[in-house]
Amino acid sequence: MSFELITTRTEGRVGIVTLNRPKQLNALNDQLMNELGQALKGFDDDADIGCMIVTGSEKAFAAGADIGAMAKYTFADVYSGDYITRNWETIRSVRKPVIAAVSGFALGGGCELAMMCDFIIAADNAKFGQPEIKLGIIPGAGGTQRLPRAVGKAKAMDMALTGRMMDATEAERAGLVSRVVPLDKLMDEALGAALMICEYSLPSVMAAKECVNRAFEGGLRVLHAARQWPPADH
Ligand code: DAK
Repeated sequence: MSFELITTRTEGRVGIVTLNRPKQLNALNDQLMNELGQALKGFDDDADIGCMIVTGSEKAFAAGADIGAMAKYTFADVYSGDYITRNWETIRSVRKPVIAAVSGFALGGGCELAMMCDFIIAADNAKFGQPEIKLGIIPGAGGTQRLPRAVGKAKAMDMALTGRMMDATEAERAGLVSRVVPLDKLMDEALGAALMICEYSLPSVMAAKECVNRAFEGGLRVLHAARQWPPADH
């Protein structure tokens, strides 16, 4: 498969996708997100792959959804075309683990993309933010859901309402990222974690991922109800 806005490679059983739209700081347009989804699905379906890494450049993991491409959309275009949900949700359908290795800016949709991955390893120059409010819009792909669950209401509100950025140290303290490492060690660290995951039983790894994500994304009441069968109201 050939791609224009991403590159792919493998290291052992790890599939690595690098966002590659450097002049636009990896701004996420339809083509890039389609390619990313295809690459991740390809690795997910490949029996020789056990874990994936998504990364960007030193300056930017991704500076957000492509502002220029969005500018002309009306509400009707966005709703009827299933804008963003259409291709971004592919990432959440991948069953093997996906690690985000983040350096530089992870803003708006870029921060949301990182949060769609299973965990984030950050370089010490990483900056996270949901600056959509400065454009007169709101975070549309998890910034008002996954971010508060990751960092709590206070910091999520602060970021969504002021548009301020969080540096790597604060992001680790707040629980948004699992590890912070020097920039030149970022890929070694992410690869080390991914290779370790590849050593374990794949069905167990997939089940662990699914359980943590269900707990993180679902309501606790639903989880509790799932243990009762038949449901109380039947
Ligand atoms: N889109 C398009 N181009 C971008 C971009 C973006 N998000 N971010 C940067 N670029 C481009 C710049 O326009 C510039 O292009 P040229 O002028 O050279 O042609 C180039 O990248 C380099 O940027 P700068 O010259 O600005 O570089 P600096 O180092 O000075 O500043 C910066 C870096 C990251 C602080 C700055 O570029 C910046 O503030 N960028 C915008 C960040 C931002 O606002 N991100 C949020 C975008 S809105 C939805 C779901 C999700 C979303 C919306 C709807 N629905 C389901 C409905 C998501 C929305 C967003 O993500």
